[in-house]
Amino acid sequence: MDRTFVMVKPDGVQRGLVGHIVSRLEAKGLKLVGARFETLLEPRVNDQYKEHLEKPFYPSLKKYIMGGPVFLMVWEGRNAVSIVRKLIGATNPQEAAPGTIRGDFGIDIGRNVIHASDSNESASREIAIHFKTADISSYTRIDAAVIYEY
Ligand code: D4T
Repeated sequence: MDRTFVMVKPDGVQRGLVGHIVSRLEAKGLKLVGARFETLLEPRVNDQYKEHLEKPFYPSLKKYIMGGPVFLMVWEGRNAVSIVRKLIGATNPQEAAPGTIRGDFGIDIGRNVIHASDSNESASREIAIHFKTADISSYTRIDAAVIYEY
């Protein structure tokens, strides 16, 4: 099983999309193993987006991410990273396919509702930025036997 880091961004929280997003991932069959509601401060935002620190859009990205509470989550499942990236859709909501979270709920790239790790390496790094090991739960979903083929 793989783990991925998912964050409902401040626009998603303000627009009341947290419950809907959690429901979509639950309904897919993924397992929620960690969650926290929090307003992020600069050091962790810089850590999260370290590959973008020098990009021209970074100052506005940082201001937006720090501008209100976010909902931080860890989800687990077979191929969880690629499954969640498909469910959230392309970075630019105008290019994201209908049916994806960004395709259904966003318009501007700088207000794209949700983040999810783009590789297993990023997932491990991002989970470690935001969660202590003790804050991640280990349990079996009772429907796992009918979600997975083996
Ligand atoms: P995140 O990291 O938020 O899930 O987005 P992606 O993984 O899909 O895309 P990304 O790392 O390329 O971009 C990070 C973040 O920056 C915002 N952004 C990006 C922006 O405001 N303007 C831009 O031109 C780009 C490329 C949106 C997502």
